[in-house]
Order: sequence, then structure tokens, then C-alpha cells
Amino acid sequence: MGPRRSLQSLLALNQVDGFDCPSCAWADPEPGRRKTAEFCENGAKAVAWEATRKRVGPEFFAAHTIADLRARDSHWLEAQGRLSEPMHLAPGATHYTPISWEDALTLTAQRLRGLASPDRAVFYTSGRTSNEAAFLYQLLARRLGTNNLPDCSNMCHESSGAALAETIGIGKGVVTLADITDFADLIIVVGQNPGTCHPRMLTALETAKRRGARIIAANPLPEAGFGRFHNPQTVRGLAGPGTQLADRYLPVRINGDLALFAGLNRALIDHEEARPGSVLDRDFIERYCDGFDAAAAGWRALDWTRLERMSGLSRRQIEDCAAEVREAGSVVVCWAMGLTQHRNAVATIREIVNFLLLRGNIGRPGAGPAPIRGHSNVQGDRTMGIWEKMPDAFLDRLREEFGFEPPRAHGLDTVDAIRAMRDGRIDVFFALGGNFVAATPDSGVTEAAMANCSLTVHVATKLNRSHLCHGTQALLLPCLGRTERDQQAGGEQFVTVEDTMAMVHASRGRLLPGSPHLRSEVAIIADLGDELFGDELGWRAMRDDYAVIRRHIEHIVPGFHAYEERARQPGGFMLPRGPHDSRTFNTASGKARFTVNPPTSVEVPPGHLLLTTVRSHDQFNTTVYGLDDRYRGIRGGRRVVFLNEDDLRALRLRDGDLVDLVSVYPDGERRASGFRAVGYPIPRGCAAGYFPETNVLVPLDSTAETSNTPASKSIVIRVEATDRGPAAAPSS
Ligand SMILES: Nc1nc2c(c(=O)[nH]1)N[C@H]1C(S)=C(S)[C@@H](COP(=O)(O)OP(=O)(O)OC[C@H]3O[C@@H](n4cnc5c(=O)[nH]c(N)nc54)[C@H](O)[C@@H]3O)O[C@H]1N2
Ligand SMILES: Nc1nc2c(c(=O)[nH]1)N[C@H]1C(S)=C(S)[C@@H](COP(=O)(O)OP(=O)(O)OC[C@H]3O[C@@H](n4cnc5c(=O)[nH]c(N)nc54)[C@H](O)[C@@H]3O)O[C@H]1N2
Ligand SMILES: [Mo]
Repeated sequence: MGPRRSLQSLLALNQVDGFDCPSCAWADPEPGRRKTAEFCENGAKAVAWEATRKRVGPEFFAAHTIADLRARDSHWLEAQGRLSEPMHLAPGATHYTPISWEDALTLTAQRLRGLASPDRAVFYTSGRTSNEAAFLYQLLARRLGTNNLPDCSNMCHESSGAALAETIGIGKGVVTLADITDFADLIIVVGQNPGTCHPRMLTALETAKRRGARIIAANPLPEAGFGRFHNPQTVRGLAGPGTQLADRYLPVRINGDLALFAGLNRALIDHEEARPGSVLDRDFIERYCDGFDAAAAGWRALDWTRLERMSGLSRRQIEDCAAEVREAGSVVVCWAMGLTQHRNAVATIREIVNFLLLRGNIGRPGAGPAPIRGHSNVQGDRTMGIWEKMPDAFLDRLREEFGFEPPRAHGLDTVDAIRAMRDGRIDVFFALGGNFVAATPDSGVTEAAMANCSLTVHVATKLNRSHLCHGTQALLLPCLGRTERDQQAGGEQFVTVEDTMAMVHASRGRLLPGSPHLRSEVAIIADLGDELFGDELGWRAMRDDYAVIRRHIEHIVPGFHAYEERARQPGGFMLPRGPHDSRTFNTASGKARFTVNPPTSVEVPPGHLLLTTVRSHDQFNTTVYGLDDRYRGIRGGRRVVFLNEDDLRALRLRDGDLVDLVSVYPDGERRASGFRAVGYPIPRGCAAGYFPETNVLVPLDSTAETSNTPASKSIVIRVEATDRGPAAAPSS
């Protein structure tokens, strides 16, 4: 980036008058508690990635055919720099060539207008999109007449949303940052790797530890963040001995979490029955909950031997953990993808809600469920209506505000959108950010599905594989990133985002745009809306002044009154969340619901392993910054598979051998070749590899019940020695 640009942007990162970090969705401290360097190593990487001086323009595309680019890996593709001009791939062409914005939008509008049905278009969103752009985008899709609004959340926390909405009446977490730093007695971190994916969370956990909170981590991998933490933001942290973060570590088997939480609940109930009044919050259960008796009957009938087998933990380990829970006045449970991407993910998260409800751990300080969101604005995008099944109340208000009838039939989520494209039911695929073909399962199927579209359009900052797996025609529309100034006819604009703790605040870029041709996401969508429908909904006014968009949002989305004013105040404002604010549960019965979740776990046939797919320290989803994974001791290559030493021996393999991973499902086998086997402290029968390289192994039809999230954290595989021998060194 160069030293001046670096300093200019890093000092503005996560500050009240600066821009929101484009990396994860972790919450910022209150304005008075922010540090000069309020960012982490991975946030700095994300900023540098966006603010690079390298450009991918017409000369680049003239020099490379699509076939040439498709042969490159994603690390190389994104390392070439920022997209700088709109590009068009004509039918049958071998190269992208420049196109004017006007022609690009006219072509897109023509195609959308010519559809036999609006449901033959799909509008995908990745979670970096601002509230303002997301709101306009869903407006455009619904005005066109479709709810086909799949998003990255379908592959991410959809399972959390489904479980929480059903049980506590809101599809997001209900704790605040202060609940963690200032109030919780016990924080359970399960299926999450904060050291890499939410590094500033370690600072919050350290603060909690210093005032005496306890931390339990449940994870098949002993992640570095659970060990000794040296806070890079303080002198004490850099020089001192550091803080041991996790007091207790449970090496749960992959997909063993439902059994773990069922076991915890069983242990709590057992203790209550031995000593009535010692464990349960009876008042809370009676006043605010229903379904307790059925759930309790379910726990009493559980068999410890089965729970031990499924969780990979001993009864003793689970009971010791339950004893710690009984000691704790208030408990927060944090989780991420380690729980959501399994067949039984929704049941697992419902069981966590049961666990919290038993002791009244919702709606008081230091307590509650905390799904830690991934992309920096993935939560806000959903709040703005990016969902294939938005509730009728939202659609009613949209109709009142804009005077058209939004479609009511539910649209396609990510997996169903791929099925529809595969089967020739989609003509136009439009993506607002993201890397659809690399992030989704069954890469071969998805890439072929894209080719069935007549037009694929990507609004993006950097070139990625999805831009090369195109329909008959394709468009690449380059947009401004978070770090850049957004100048419109009405003056310089800011956008707003919502973090994982439901704080909404402003984000203002500081750097000059990477190219004069870049347009903001808002401007691109507004201009397309204008081209498609004329100015009836006021697209131009919304483009010129984003305050006009915020005024519409204020009328449609609950909790956004005085949006403009409150977004401008330092630190922004918190959205209301009934369970947190007043123990109000907007469920069918008006109460928080205990549910019955019979423990299950994936059956692994003899000779097979269960593979989970994780992120390295040097990537942001499909964006690969580098080929190392420092915290796990991996250097110079991403095609590695982590295996227990005993499994290595049983497979007659040695650390460093090259292997193929073969996933085994009723519809056939899928193979990923040339992975280096690495002996690692992971439970027996379990394996781990990096996403997205392992996505070829995930069948499209292997998804979570209810949420339809790809089950990319429990893949049944066989490991075979690679024939090619050691000559085929691990490639990136
Ligand atoms: N640097 C960086 N930051 C990121 C991202 C990134 O790619 N890079 N991605 C962002 C996004 S979109 C998201 S959603 C989040 C993801 O944040 P995480 O969910 O923390 O990321 P993953 O690497 O998917 O890690 C899953 C963790 O769960 C564990 N795990 C795997 N299977 C199981 C299981 O069956 N049970 C349990 N208990 N644990 C399991 C893994 O060992 C790993 O520690 O991070 C966000 N932040
Ligand atoms: N096997 C397996 N698969 C997974 C996961 C897993 O754990 N395992 N995790 C899943 C999860 S949690 C998620 S969230 C998805 C991620 O799926 P996506 O969100 O689709 O993927 P990303 O890699 O985050 O998208 C990166 C691209 O976004 C574009 N981009 C970056 N910044 C901007 C911007 O400001 N504006 C625009 N318009 N474009 C921008 C760039 O072109 C970049 O190449 O992957 C899912 N897939
Ligand atoms: Mo995510």
C-alpha cells in the first residue's frame, strides 16, 4: 500500500469517524474504550488487500484468455490487484474486453426485462455489502418480482438464525460486548477459532479473564487462541507473560456438539433432582418458557454410553464442565462455523438454547447466546431484507412505502439456486460481491451450473474464480471498497453496517478511489433500477444522497427510528432485541421454547474419517493472502490434511506423505488429490483440511436440516496414498 496510505487507513480503521473493518463482524468497544490501533493483524491484511496499488484493467484482460486465468489459483488471481474498469465477455469470446457503464447496465436491464419470469434471475449477496446497498438490492429484486436473494449467510449462520428464531423469536445473537467483557462469569467458546477469525475477541476475552471470568473451549483442534494470549494492543501484553485464556479445553469429536450439550443438560437436570432448587431457575422457566417437561423427559432418557461415543468426551469431562456451569452466575455461549455447518446444526443450537434457558441465562447481564458472525455486514444485510423468505410484515411495509406489490412466494437460497442453475431454470445470475463458485459446495457441479446461465454479472473489487466460470455472456462491474471515499452528486457519502452485537454505525472511506471508473455499490444498483423501471421509486435521489435510502429504511425496518441522526453519533446505536432488552420472546407462543433434540452424530463407516473444513490464518474465506498457517505450524502450502497420529499409523502413512481425500456419499465418490498428511492433536477418526480447496468433496445435497446450509464441517472421507509419489509437491 505504501507507508502513507497504510498509516492513513489503519489509523481510521474502526474509529468513530473512520471506516468499518472489511474483515470480520466483531464489535467495536464503546468510543471511550477504543485504542489508537483498534484493529488486528487480519484486519490490517484485509485493508492492505483492498488498498493495493496494483490494477487489473483492459491490458491485463487483453493479455490473458479466460482459459489461462481459470488455470490459475485464487491466490494468484486476487494478487493481481483491483479491478479498474467495467469488462464484458461477449458470447463465444476468449477474452474480457472493456465496456462502458452505460452499455453494461443497458445489457443487464435488457436481459432482466426479457426474462420469461422474474424467478429466472438470481441475486446473490456476500456479507461485505453495506446496509444502504443491501436495501436497494432487495428492493430491485422485489420490484422485478422475485425473492431469489441467496446470500453467504445461507452457508454461514443460517442454522443459528433458524434455531434462535424458533426458540427465542429472533434470528440473531442477544448479547452485547459488555456482557462478555464486564459481566459474564463463564464464557463457552464452541466451534469457533477466534485467534484467526475474530482476533479482537481475544482482547475481550482477556478483559473478561482479568476480572475473574472463566472460559471453556470445545473444539476438535486445540486452537492457538485458547492458549497464552499476548495482547498486541498493550505494552503489558507484548512484554509480559501473557494470559492463559481457556481454563478448560474439551477436545470434542467433529459433530459431537449436540451430544455434548445434551450431556450437559442431562447433568444439570440430574443435579437438580438430587438437590431440588440448586440448579434450575424455576421462576424464569415458569414465567418465560414452555416445553420444559418434554425436554426434561428427553434428557432423563439419555444413555451416557451413547453420548460419550458421539461426543468423544467422557461422562466425567462433561459432568465436570456442568459443575462449573452450576457455579457460574451468568453464562455466555459463543459459537461459529464449527456448529452451523453440519446436518444436525439447527438441533445443536436449539440444544444450546435449552442449556441457557435452564438457568435463566437469557435477558440478564453477562448471559445469552452469541453466534459470532463472519462477514463484517452479513448481519446488517439480513436486517435490510436480503433473505429469500423475508416475513410478510416486512413485505407489507415495503409495499406501503414504495407502492408496488412485492412477491410473496419464497425464493431460492444458495443451494437451491445452484440446483436451479444446474437444471436450466435460471437465465441471469447477478452477484453483489463474493466468490460464489469457490465458496459453495460441489465445486464441479456449481461451475457447470453457472455455464447454463445466459448472463452472469459480478459487482466486485477483485478478480476471482467466479468471474471465470461464466454464462453465455458475462459482465464484471468494479466497485468502491470500504476504504475509499464515496463522492456522489449530493456530496461525500457514508454507509452504515451492523456488527455481530447488533450495533449499527457509520463507515466512511478515507482513500481516493482506486480508479476513476469505480462506482459505489449503491450507485450501480440505483442506476440499474433506473434503467429497468425508470425513476418511479426515486432511484436517482437515493443514489445522490444515501440519507434518502436511510429514510426509507427507517419506515420499513423496526428499530431504525432517527436512523440518520443516530448513525452519525459516535459509536452508532444498538438495535432492539426483545430477549436481551426485556425478556420478550417473539415466538409462536410468546415464550422462549425448550425443544427436544434427540442426540445424533454422523455415522462413519469403518476405515473412514470425518473431515471438517477450516480457515487458515492467512485467508479471508476464498481470498488467500498467503500460503502459511502460522498458528498451526503450516508453511508454504494449503493442500494439507490434519490427522491424528494413531490414524496416520493405522493408515500406514507418515507425516508428510501425499494423500488423496475421497468423499463417500450415496450419489458417488468425489476426490481431491495431492494433500500432505500432517500429524496433529485432533481426536481419532477426525480430519481437518482447508476451505475452499476441500469444497469439491461436499455434495450439493449434503445440507443441514431446516437451514439447508451445506454440511461442510462433516464430510465422510477415505484417505488414500497419492499414486503420483513425492514428485508432486504440495501445490497451493
Ligand atoms: N482471518 C479471517 N477471519 C474471518 C474469516 C476468514 O476466512 N479469515 N471468515 C469470516 C467468516 S465469513 C466467518 S463465518 C467466520 C468463521 O469463523 P470460524 O467459525 O471460527 O472459522 P472456521 O475456520 O470455519 O473454524 C471453525 C472452528 O470450528 C472448529 N470445528 C470444526 N468442526 C467442529 C465441530 O464439529 N465441533 C466443534 N466444536 N468445533 C469444530 C474448527 O477446529 C475451528 O476452530 O470468520 C470470519 N472472519
Ligand atoms: N467448505 C466450506 N465452505 C464454506 C465455508 C466453510 O467453512 N467451509 N464457509 C462458508 C461461509 S461462512 C461463507 S460466509 C462463504 C463466503 O462466501 P462469499 O462471501 O461468496 O466469499 P468471499 O470469499 O468472502 O468473497 C470474496 C470476494 O468478494 C469480493 N469483494 C471483496 N470486497 C468487496 C466489496 O467491498 N464489494 C464487492 N462488491 N465485492 C467485494 C472480491 O471480489 C473477493 O474475491 O463461504 C462458505 N463456504
Ligand atoms: Mo461466514
